[in-house]
Amino acid sequence: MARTNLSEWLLHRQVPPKLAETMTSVAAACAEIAEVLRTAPIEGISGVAGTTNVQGEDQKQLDVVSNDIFIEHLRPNRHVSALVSEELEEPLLFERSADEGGLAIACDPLDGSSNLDVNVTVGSIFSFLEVPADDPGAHLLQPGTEQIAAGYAAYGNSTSLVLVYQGQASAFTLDASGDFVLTAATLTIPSESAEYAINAARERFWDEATRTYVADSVKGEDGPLGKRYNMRWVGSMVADIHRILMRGGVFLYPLDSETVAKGGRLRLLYEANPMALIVEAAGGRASTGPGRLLEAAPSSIHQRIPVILGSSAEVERIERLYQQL
Ligand code: AHM
Ligand code: MG
Repeated sequence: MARTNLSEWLLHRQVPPKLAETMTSVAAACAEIAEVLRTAPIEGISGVAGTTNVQGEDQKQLDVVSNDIFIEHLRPNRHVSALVSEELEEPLLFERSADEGGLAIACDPLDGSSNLDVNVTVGSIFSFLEVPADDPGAHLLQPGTEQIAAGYAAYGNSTSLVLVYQGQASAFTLDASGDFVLTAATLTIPSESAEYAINAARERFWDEATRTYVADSVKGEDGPLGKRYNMRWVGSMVADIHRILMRGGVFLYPLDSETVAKGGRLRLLYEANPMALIVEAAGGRASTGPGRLLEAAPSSIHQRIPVILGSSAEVERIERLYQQL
């Protein structure tokens, strides 16, 4: 069968040149990160950097390296006006002339970095927004429904790139020559599933809806959900969502009594929103519990949000539990 690479796909999907070139820049950044990750322990860059990011979390050297790689690929791209990153306290605004700019990227350059030292899949997550070229900084706080595209790279056994554009999510695999080859033209999440992903060690902090859903699922065939569930938790959101896109399931990082003061655990602009856009495009559902995730209005670039996403029937079950609270 003839192979389709990323540039052919961008043409075939009629992605406008500005966005297509920017998706290409992001894909190139991901390919470079994949390359760096492959030999990081040999280079001695797998450990902590000795610095903390704006969220007060210890940065790994590879968090910093990956952030630099995103900047190196996006700064020279004249269409990009702004970059929001998990690793940067403030948005990076690029000087552009009057006929340039117009796009902003929000990214988590290396998600799941606590899994780096154990050689488990990590990823990059990114969202594409349209911003006015003359004042990009004032227009970064857009709800997820406004994203013009989004995606992630999963650095696992192979490097996967998932892109969503105009309601269709596609997956690519990085080949030996550095090209992304289309390996799934349309991703679809089965509406029913019997697999959930949650950090169960946080049970004592959970709200009633989460507690009930997990307790019911553990009861198996004889419980109210009438089927036997499995639990899978990689601890890298990218890997957990990639599994759900491939075979269904539900991912939960709900608001709990410990994260409530911060608004949740995961970040809205560059973790939750891109994943929610992909999941909805694949026929799944993305929720905060009480409402649709993509409609949440951000109030700051590093805002956090509760996240429940995956197979639509499962997410709906959880939403019904929230309605009963
Ligand atoms: P990070 O962006 O600092 O890597 O944090 C995000 C990660 C997600 O990948 C994962 O789903 C979650 O945090 C795991 O959190 P924890 O295991 O601490 O509950
Ligand atoms: Mg992250």
